[in-house]
Amino acid sequence: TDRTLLLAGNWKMNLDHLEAISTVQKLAWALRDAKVDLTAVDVVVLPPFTDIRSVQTLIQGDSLDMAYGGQDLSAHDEGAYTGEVSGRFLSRLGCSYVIIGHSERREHHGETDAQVRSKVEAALRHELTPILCVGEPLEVREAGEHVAHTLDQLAAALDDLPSADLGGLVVAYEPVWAIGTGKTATAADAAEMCTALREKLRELLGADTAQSVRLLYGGSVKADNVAEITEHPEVDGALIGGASLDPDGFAALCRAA
Ligand code: G2H
Repeated sequence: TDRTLLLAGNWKMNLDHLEAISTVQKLAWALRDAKVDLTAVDVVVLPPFTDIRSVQTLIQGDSLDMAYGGQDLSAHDEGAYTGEVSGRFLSRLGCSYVIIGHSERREHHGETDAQVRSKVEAALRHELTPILCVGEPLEVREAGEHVAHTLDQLAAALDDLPSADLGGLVVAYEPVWAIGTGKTATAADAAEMCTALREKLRELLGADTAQSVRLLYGGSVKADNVAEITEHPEVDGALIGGASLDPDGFAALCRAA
């Protein structure tokens, strides 16, 4: 396909701003040493908010061929929302991407489909590319309803949005049962869901826009399983948690993809 492979490191709540500087610096060296072709793959880091200014200084200052973004944003643009971070602030720091609706936010912070949708709209207002996360919990998979559940999340987030704004969209399929459980989805599971997501995107956004959306798989992706997962033509990359924290390991993963 003509979609560029995307490998996005979700640091979650790991690495302070000093650790972030050394991690990005080491990652740049490791990517070079591993001869990763950064024109053929988009490498993105998604650090905690407090790290982003440091990451910006390093990436822009050294002209590193990496993009970065936030792990969440407010649905609001500014005002009396204590503790929240506006998409405008992320944009001003040079962020290109923002994760929206990660299962950990849905689970631990009660984020609803309606809030996820408002956040997608906020991201688009501030020219941030959403990395919209969808995926089913274990009991839904065991009931055989994983495809319907995941497509419903997708539709709730995107229904009636102008498809012209969504050409760069990224959707990450992250089965909740494959996160921190030791259970890994198979490449076939990822391919099945990404195929169904693409079909639903055609319905929601039209064929042309749907074709340009990048579909990622996330959940225990490592250097030794990334190639198999991204081999399928409908899987355009991965959202990587734990394995993105070690620069040499993440570079090896980027090399293997
Ligand atoms: C799933 C994933 C990245 P990990 O949450 O978002 O994390 O690779 O550690 O399973």
